[in-house]
Amino acid sequence: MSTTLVIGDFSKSSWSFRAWLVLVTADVSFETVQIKLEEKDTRERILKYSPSGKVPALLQDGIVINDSLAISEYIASLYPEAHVWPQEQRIKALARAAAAEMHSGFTHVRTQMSFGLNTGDTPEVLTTETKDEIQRIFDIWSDLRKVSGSTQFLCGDFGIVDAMFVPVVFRFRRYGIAVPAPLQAYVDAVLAYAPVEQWLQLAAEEI
Ligand SMILES: N[C@@H](CCC(=O)N[C@@H](CS)C(=O)NCC(=O)O)C(=O)O
Repeated sequence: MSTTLVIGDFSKSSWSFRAWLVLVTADVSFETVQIKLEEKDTRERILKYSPSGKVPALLQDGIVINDSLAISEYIASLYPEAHVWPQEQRIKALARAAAAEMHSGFTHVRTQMSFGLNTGDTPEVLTTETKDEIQRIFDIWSDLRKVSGSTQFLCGDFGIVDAMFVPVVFRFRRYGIAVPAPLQAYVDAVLAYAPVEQWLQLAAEEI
């Protein structure tokens, strides 16, 4: 069974980052096809692999799964022993809800605080809506760690819900958002997670 993940630039594609983290965490053997974003032929090149015109896309045995969350769910069901969702049903439901909220929401954070690993810090006057979303993200992180009893990641070992929020950690860093003290251990765990370091290295080499 050959598995290929089509991704965008390491430094630019936050959705690719998420899906890639899930595959690496689940120890999936896969190849990567990379397509540079924001080029004249980007759309045309992505469409050769993915009919949605977006990355990431997972190609496996003649099917194309586009969308980071769908890819993550697929990996979770294909590799149950990887436990990329928490095992306890109630915690799993809460992790799923948080991942879904990240995936479909936080439009102000995503619009006002763009992801860009190689583009330097950007001072920005944040709107009330963006500040409210930042607070909601902190609340999600706190609640998950409280209910799961995790002292590092959100629900125990690194999983899909963490992958969904990793690019947010980098957005907060880039825009100088102070993380509440009890959540610093989570941010530190994300920054020290080997696959995250590996992606950052790949992004740095991309310049
Ligand atoms: N909901 C999708 C979003 C995918 C998405 O917006 N990807 C961006 C890159 S991060 C993209 O492919 N943009 C196409 C382009 O820049 O032409 C997912 O979760 O995978």
